[in-house]
Amino acid sequence: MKLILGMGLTGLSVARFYSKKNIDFRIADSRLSPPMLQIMKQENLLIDFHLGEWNKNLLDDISEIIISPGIAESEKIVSWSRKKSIPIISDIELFGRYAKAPIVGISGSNGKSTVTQLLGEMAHNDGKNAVVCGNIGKPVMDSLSDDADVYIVEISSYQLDYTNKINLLTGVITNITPDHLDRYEDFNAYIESKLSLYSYCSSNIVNLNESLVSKIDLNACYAIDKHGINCEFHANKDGDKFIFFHGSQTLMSSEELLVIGRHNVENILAALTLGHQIGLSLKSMVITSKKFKGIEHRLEWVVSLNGVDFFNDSKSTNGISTITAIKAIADKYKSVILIAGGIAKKEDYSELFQLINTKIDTLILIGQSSAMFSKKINSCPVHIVETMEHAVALSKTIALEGAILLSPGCASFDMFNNFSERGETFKYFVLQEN
Ligand code: UMA
Ligand code: ADP
Repeated sequence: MKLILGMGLTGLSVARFYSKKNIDFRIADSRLSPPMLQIMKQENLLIDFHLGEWNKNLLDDISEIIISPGIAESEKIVSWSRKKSIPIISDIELFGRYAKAPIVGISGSNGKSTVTQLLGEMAHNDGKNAVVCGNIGKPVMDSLSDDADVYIVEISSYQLDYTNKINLLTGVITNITPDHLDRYEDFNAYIESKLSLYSYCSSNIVNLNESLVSKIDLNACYAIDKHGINCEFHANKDGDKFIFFHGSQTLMSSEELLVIGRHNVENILAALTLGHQIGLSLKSMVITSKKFKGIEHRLEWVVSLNGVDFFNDSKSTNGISTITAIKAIADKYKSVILIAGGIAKKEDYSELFQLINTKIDTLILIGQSSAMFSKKINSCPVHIVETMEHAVALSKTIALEGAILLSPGCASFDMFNNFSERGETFKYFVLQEN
């Protein structure tokens, strides 16, 4: 019998799959009322289940465990299973056993969802039935399809940690910067986790601007401003814009794009290089890049009110993504008000504080990290507020021009269920009449 650990999106998708295949399974969650409990009841998936603290009996008669990515290696159930030598796999590994079409894997600290979504749109516009799934929010085991031409799968480090085997046609690690350090012994352990993606790829795509991956044996690469190095795709900065190239052929300028920021130039290069590997036409990839609007909650333009532009970057849950957002916005606007804060990650925020001190006109802080962040800012006014409603209202009274940017640099769980709810709340109050 199989044991499914976790009753979230992953657990539900695996349970559905086993149920359809008539494979016996037990399912367990260490919480008393996990998120998918009601749906599992309705779908008759709770034949053998356990809620609440893990116990050793859960492992009786179990031949294999499919674990949800949110369950850490440090959980007792994991060490008991390791002691009994019961194999533990991720949903990604299980998916690899059943997927008949080629799989593209996309990992990295930031930019995974953007590259995954863009590549999916490129493939779709090129006439391919491309299935976009994985950490982006659609569990892989809900995404198996006999009609798929290609699977484009976002893979998190948590999923890689429990993956022992999978064949990926090609894959990329967009970048590696400190994140999730509460789950890893140290940054090196996190780097190892990310790099493991390449051990499953037939063809490695490498971002030459990311020094932590640049030593990998590569099959194709991309880069910004690496003159003299031959990459399949590259971009060069030319004044305020970037020019994209395929070899020596000019493809487009960043001025033709709807998304902004150097990081999105990098994301587009990643998608172009992966797309080329899976045989997409250059012409349709370029057209798709120009039409790409980005994804909700990632430096998403919300509205312009009285000459002030509002941006929702709620997906920024670490320092580096807020640094990226500030750089992109400050390149375009003279005056920027930043709304930031939440649960700070175990990372060094000093570069972010430096950038806030040089580029931000007013800082509005929300959430647990407010006191800690405010102590580090000395060159612009800082306001600490209790709610998103207050943060938005205050930003509206202060801003006369420029941009208001929500880019928290922190996790959202102190005030919201997740980053999407945080972004929706921001947009709600931005769009509400005063
Ligand atoms: N659980 C326990 N004990 C624990 C921890 C969790 O029982 O110690 C249970 C929870 O009670 C819950 C279930 O496990 O019922 C939740 O599982 P989960 O946290 O693994 O979440 P899922 O709902 O299965 O969603 C997961 C990913 N979540 C995480 O990696 C934390 C989703 O990524 C992903 O979209 C989904 O699978 C589909 O593949 C989210 C995420 O935040 C968006 N990812 C991180 C990120 O992007 O930085 C890695
Ligand atoms: P992920 O799926 O890896 O979390 P997303 O594409 O969802 O990445 O973007 C998450 C956050 O990181 C957003 O705030 C976004 O603006 C920022 N971001 C996107 N691409 C990059 C990149 N290549 N480098 C740094 N930050 C990025």
